Amino acid sequence: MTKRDSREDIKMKKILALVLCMMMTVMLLIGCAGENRDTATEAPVDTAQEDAGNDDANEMETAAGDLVFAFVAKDVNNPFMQSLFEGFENAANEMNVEVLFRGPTNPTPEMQIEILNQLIAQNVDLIAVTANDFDALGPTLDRAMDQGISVISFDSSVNPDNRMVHINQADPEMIGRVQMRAAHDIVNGEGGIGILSATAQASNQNLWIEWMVAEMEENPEKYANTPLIRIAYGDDDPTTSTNETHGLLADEDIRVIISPTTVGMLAAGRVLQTTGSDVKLTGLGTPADMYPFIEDGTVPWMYLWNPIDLGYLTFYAGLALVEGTITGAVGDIFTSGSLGEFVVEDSPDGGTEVLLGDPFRFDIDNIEEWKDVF
Ligand code: RAM
Repeated sequence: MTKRDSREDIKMKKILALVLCMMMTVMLLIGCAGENRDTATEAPVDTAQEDAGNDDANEMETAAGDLVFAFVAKDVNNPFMQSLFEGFENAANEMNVEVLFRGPTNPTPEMQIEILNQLIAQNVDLIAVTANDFDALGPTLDRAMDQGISVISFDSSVNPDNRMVHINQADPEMIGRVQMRAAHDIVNGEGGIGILSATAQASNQNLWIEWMVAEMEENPEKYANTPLIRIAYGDDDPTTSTNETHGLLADEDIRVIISPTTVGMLAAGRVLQTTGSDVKLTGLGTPADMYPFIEDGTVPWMYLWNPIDLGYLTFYAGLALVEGTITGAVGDIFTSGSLGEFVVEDSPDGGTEVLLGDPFRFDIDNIEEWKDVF
């Protein structure tokens, strides 16, 4: 082999190497693209943040593992809210969905709006909110829906215009009427009634109180000697509820207190017990909080539903909306895990809702079996 030959050889080898290299690069690129397509089929998007804003990805079947659902409480310190979230999270674990527990430390709409804005910036897939005000969250929730985020209310509703569906614990009319009937029967039809509510803007409590008043007004003879003396607002805050209970007790005509809030009921029970008052109490309380008061007769009976089930149902309704199985229209049907099938119905507020079931009565005969559950 001559020097010239070898130089030409080298030149040829270099050209060959270059061609080979180019071919390998092309093959590698084709291979990578194929790999990307496969990955994309298995998991359409990398993060939930990208998911909600990406129309192509939304058209594909959603992989539950990519979803992020936000639960917005009235107030994170309220144990009832924590039980609701427990059910929400249980369901999320079944479906491999990431959940966020958010909420203010005081039940105000202003703080909820701030939290909602953060969740919109985060581009979560679902916002499920129990509202501190029926209307105040509206514009923010509308913005969330415009961005493609599914929005539902549960427990305490928002205006039907600002939600896709509401998840209701039980028929508000029944919740209101049973408490008023209980108060009447507890004092044997003789004695004034005081109500200790949550915040003055809470849509669930306000609706229940409307039905309590309707029950009274529609049956004037029955309630002739059990007038409604005063409605106080304890703001779902233990201290304010305690002070407001003292305020109600200052009126000697009040012989029974209805507290349609778990926070208010516990505070009122404590005040009645510590002051040795013979005023009775009923309302909506958790068995875990209220069993000592049921046992000592301060609360002859009370009502509630299973908050863990309500949170669980809220999750599955949200998932059905996010996956497009339902739109929140009347007649939509979805399965809520172990709770079975639910149907979306007309709501008395003009929107649509899903009902968990009937309120449940707790008394001395069954409190023992429920006090460790919620
Ligand atoms: C309180 C809250 C909640 C209500 C229950 C009964 O914890 O106000 O919204 O549903 O009571």
